[in-house]
Amino acid sequence: MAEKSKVALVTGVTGQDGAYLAQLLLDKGYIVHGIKRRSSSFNTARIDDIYQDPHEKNARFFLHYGDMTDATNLIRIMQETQPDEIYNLAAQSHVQVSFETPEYTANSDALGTLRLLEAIRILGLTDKARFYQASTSELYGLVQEVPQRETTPFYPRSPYAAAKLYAYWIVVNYREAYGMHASNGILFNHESPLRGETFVTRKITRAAAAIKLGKQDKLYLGNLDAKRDWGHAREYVRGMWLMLQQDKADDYVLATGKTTEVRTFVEWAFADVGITLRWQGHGVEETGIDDATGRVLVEVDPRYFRPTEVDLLIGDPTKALEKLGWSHEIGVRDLVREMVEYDLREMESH
Ligand code: NDP
Ligand code: GDR
Repeated sequence: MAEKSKVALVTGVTGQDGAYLAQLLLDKGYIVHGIKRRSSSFNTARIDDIYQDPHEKNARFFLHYGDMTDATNLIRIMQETQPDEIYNLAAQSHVQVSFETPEYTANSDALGTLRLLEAIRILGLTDKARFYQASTSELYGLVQEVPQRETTPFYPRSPYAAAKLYAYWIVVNYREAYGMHASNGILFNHESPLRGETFVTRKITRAAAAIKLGKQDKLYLGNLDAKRDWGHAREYVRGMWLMLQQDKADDYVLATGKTTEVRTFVEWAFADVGITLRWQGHGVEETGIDDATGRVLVEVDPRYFRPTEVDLLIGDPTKALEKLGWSHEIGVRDLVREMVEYDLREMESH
């Protein structure tokens, strides 16, 4: 007899990670329920290629309207779908925007996580459902130790990180208090061609492509000195799934173990469109100049500085390797190349 398909519920399914995770779960034979927000314009571009007409007899991918700020709706969707695995990826995920919308960020990212955990309890799914929380390297914030690992103390530096700190600990608490299979993935930055356009990597690769094609004059950036541990989103969603396949729930860092300056990322992206950049000046006066023509292509705009910054992130993924057998394969240099190639193709076709 054929085994019954597992059922997964994914919040944030329309985001970068949601799209890769939904694809992975469908490939593994899951029935996937995703929660999407009501929006006045289409917000499903990242999952359009895996969309299935719910009228089809063999459909395995279903979308439900919902919001992390609405407990009644989360309880109803969970009741209807009876998931074996819940992946909580939904969040106001932009660090800088969290300084502008701190209360909303806390509501969706911190309390939203609590609402899901409570829904599990209310519906009597505590023993059945496994829970993944999208925790983040932003929890480490002000550098306490490098590389950062599961035992490194947290020091959040933004309303986003403070909200995610609450979410992290409420997950740990529900695991200890009620025996829930609930795990935190402490994921370092991961990018892809599906990355949101206002995060620094995608902003850079899109600008390099647009400048090359004569569709943009300049790229304005904030802090060029920040260092991030950048991996590929496709590989990181596999780590999320692996965490929920373990007998015991636990918390894991996923990272590459290498760190790169924003400035270097910019140089590589421009190199990939055939432009050699040289830097001139310091601080807000720093500019990136096309070595061949002398044109200024990159400028610093203090508007993009954050009130408190996270200077250096570099993760130690040893535990994930030893316990999950997870490691990354795609390095940051190849990631830049893939994103630039994608953005060149995209822009050429529009
Ligand atoms: P995205 O910003 O691309 O996606 C966020 C998703 O959450 C989108 O589907 C968005 O919907 C949805 N969402 C936002 N607010 C709400 C809400 N109130 N109710 C319901 N849905 C909501 O993020 P990523 O895919 O990059 O990240 C996934 C998760 O992982 C996030 O929680 C993020 O904070 C966390 N994270 C990300 C890392 C990264 O480097 N990418 C690293 C560590 C953690 P819509 O499409 O309508 O905007
Ligand atoms: P981050 O990602 O804050 O690390 O959060 P982001 O790409 O926004 O910033 C990375 C670094 O680049 C600097 N920076 C700029 N950032 C943006 N967005 N725009 C700019 O113009 C710019 N110029 C310089 C930033 O100051 C920062 O130091 C991401 C999100 O996905 C979170 O949800 C996730 O939790 C963390 O990664 C891990």
